[in-house]
Amino acid sequence: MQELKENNILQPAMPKSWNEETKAHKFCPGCGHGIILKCLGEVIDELGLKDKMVFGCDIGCSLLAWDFFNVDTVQTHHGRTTPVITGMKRANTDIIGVAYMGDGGGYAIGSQHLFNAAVRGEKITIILCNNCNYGMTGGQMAPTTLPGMKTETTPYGRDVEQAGYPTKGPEMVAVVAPEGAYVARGTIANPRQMKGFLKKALQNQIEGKGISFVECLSSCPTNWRTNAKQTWEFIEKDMTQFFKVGELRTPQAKEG
Ligand SMILES: Cc1ncc(C[n+]2csc(CCOP(=O)(O)OP(=O)(O)O)c2C)c(N)n1
Ligand code: SF4
Repeated sequence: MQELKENNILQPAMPKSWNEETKAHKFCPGCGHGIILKCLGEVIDELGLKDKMVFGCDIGCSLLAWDFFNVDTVQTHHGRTTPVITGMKRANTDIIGVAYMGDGGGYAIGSQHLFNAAVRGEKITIILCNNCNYGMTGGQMAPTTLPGMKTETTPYGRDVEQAGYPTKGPEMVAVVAPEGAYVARGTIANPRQMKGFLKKALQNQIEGKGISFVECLSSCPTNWRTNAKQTWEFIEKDMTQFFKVGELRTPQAKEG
């Protein structure tokens, strides 16, 4: 969607929940974090959540979103966004709590929190950016690094005999979460669909049904060392082949 600004230059419409003063944002050119957060901003507008939401961001490039929105925001220690938002939601059930993190934050240092929040069915929304590496620290192997993928710490490609297989987070959450869960995997290559998943995840929390978890396949061209064409090919072919995009749990599907 576009709008005409006073200087007659066409500008993309910005979500009202965005903090305009902090734009253009701080992510590298071609980074997927901005696409995920723009979709989230539009959903916040459409569901009227600006004054109810507490947005938590992790350590990692997700922390660059600490001043991204005009909503109450908390920036946590690495991997601790899920328990911080869980505590806030338990203390004040009127808020809509969103925990935003990278794959390192969610599947490595914070994996115990993700697993246990899912098992307990915490009524919060967790959004995880899967870019197959530790972005902020220079591109080391993450739990989501694909077999054979080269990173700073796997210069010859991830060897599954040595480093094991990548984590499939939504599949794990979908298995352990109790009734009322909403679980999906979207991709920045299909923002319309991804935005739909984010909206359903937040609606699930508004309706108080259970945990909602959305993993978003994302890009990190800086550490992947890819040009635009290679970046999209990696997301659309390699990542999507290994990490299947779609809904894994809806409250209706499990209970019905
Ligand atoms: C307790 C702790 N351990 C390690 C670090 C160093 N560290 C900072 S960011 C980061 C990795 C972030 O990767 P990820 O969570 O995948 O997010 P991304 O930057 O890719 O979005 C690490 C290991 C830290 N800040 N705190
Ligand atoms: S290092 Fe990667 S994840 Fe971090 S801002 Fe740059 S492109 Fe995005």
